[in-house]
Amino acid sequence: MKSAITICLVPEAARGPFVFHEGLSASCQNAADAGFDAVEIFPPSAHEFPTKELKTLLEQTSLNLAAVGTGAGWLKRRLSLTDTDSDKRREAVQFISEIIDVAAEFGAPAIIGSMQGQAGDVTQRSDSLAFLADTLHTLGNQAERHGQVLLYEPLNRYETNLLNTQEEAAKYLIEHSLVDSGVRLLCDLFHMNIEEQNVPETIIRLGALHTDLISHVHWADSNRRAMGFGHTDYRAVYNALNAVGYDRYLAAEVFPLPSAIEAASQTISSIEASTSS
Ligand code: LER
Ligand code: MN
Repeated sequence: MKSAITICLVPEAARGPFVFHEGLSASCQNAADAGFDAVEIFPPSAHEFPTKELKTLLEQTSLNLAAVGTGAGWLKRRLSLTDTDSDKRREAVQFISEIIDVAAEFGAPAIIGSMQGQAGDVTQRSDSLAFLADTLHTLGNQAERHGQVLLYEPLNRYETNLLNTQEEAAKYLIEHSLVDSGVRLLCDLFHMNIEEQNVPETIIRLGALHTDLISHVHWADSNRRAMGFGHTDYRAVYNALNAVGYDRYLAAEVFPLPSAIEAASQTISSIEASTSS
């Protein structure tokens, strides 16, 4: 498995669960110095994505781009794939589709997290899930045309009322033929800590449902601090990922506590401790 760490380029998300917030250049340097393989970027939009600068920095630091977040569409413009207004849904699809294109230039996938939105009330949930399936099809097919996957991230109950557990989401993706359209799961261990009965067992069951379903992991502890700073049995989680053949990124999407540098080095230590156990 490979290591990645988050860089936030959105001032409105300064207090969000991202490790580096001090500009692209310093953040890439810090990531490389800490020993990461890659960075995951949270940009304001595709138009403000620093493609040229990032290409140079990645070359200089030998880092890769692991994934690109789309959550700024929700944070800054309240766009969501399940808005009941079809014009707003189209805008949301457009926003994400542009991010899929810029991420693909780096061989990286886009993430659908908060852009999935939520149903206004329980009576709207089935409509919302139908809107979600429809828009994920469009966006997944687009990612596939670039030879990429599209990462769908189940979120905990305080962030969405759509799909909170990984198995619920996996079954939904399979039933709606979304896996055939390039949509895959992002397992965020912070959300899973809230929603799953047993995280390693869930990972094993996901592996049995479909090979290659898990395509990205947010490597976060129970309190959304760097892995090892909470109470997750992270070696058991790592072993489960290993057992299902997961070989992609463990990306630290965590708070920069007690400092960004300490969160970065703790993340690397937790991955090394998992590998050697
Ligand atoms: C996004 O990756 C995520 O985990 C959400 O909680 C939005 O912050
Ligand atoms: Mn996440």
